[in-house]
Amino acid sequence: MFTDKVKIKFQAGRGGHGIVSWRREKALPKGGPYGGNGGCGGSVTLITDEQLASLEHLRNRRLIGAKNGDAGKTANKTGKTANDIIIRVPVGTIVRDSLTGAILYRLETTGETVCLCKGGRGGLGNSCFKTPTNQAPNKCTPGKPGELADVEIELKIIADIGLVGFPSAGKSTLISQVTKVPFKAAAYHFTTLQPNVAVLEFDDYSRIRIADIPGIIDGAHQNRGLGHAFLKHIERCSTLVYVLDMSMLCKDPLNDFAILKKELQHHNPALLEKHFLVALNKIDCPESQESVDEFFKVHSDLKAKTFSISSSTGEGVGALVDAMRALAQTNGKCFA
Ligand SMILES: Nc1nc2c(ncn2[C@@H]2O[C@H](COP(=O)(O)OP(=O)(O)OP(=O)(O)O)[C@@H](O)[C@H]2O)c(=O)[nH]1
Ligand SMILES: [Mg+2]
Repeated sequence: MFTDKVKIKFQAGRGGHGIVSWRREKALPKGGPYGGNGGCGGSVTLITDEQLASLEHLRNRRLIGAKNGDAGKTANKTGKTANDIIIRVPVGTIVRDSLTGAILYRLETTGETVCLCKGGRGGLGNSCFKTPTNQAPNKCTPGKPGELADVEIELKIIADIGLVGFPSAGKSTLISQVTKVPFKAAAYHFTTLQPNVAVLEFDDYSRIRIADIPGIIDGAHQNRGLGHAFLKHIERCSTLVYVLDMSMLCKDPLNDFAILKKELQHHNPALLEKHFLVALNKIDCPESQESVDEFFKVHSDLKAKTFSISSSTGEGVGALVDAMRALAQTNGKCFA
């Protein structure tokens, strides 16, 4: 299951209480106030991690709480401060207030941190209240409560490039060929049931993220096939690559392209305004040349954006990757 939204309560730890204590030693029977302050409670911090691609690790978590600070100790010792809790989230995450729905944070670069709720400060021990006129204060203060955050964490951007296509168009084979990460690809529809995200790193160490999105079929916007959920993931990619199967003699790749665009438009017209490329896949199959010629005849305006490739043999994939890189790194680059 691909988890892209979670609702969690975060509770920072309470500060430890200050204490009242007196210094009592053999030579100092009235040594004065000796009570230390309480330690601070642990805070809860979010940090973005580009290795993560979903919120799966936070699924089924309802409450995450940091520990309380320890109470102060005698001999003016401050209680131990509790450790902070650091929660890793993917880049492209937004944090909303659960009640109002208002966006609190947008985390868009790797290594970004936000403190969701701050731990309470420790209370003061009686040594803090010693004054020239009151040398023996019998007073201490309790630790402050930690902040509480009731939030919804949602993954808004999953990749720079999203592969969009009918089932069995060869999307998983393409992402595996490009990133050398072996995703499951098979000769039956809906092999991929959740988005796979892989990172493609270049010689200059720049990276782009590519998402293999489960197949879309005619009527997906009405929830047919794997439906809405996966159209939603397309919104979360900055650039799209339509992958069309050129080998299917019984089907019509031109029509497939039209259906894909129609489904995207029905779901959200803004999707068609995203930058895109077209990959005419499976050109290693002998019957595909005819479909490729036909495609170029009809879509001569898309020539510069269209690449004939074979995901299986790797033919033409280099040029497609160069175009993906150029597009992703100049338009809406999300992942540093
Ligand atoms: N001949 C040939 N076969 C290919 C090519 N690319 C993919 N295939 C085959 O097409 C079938 C489907 O490939 P997948 O990569 O699983 O397709 P998909 O688009 O990920 O499909 P879903 O996950 O079901 O949406 C597999 O049997 C692949 O081996 C190609 O370039 N040439
Ligand atoms: Mg697949």
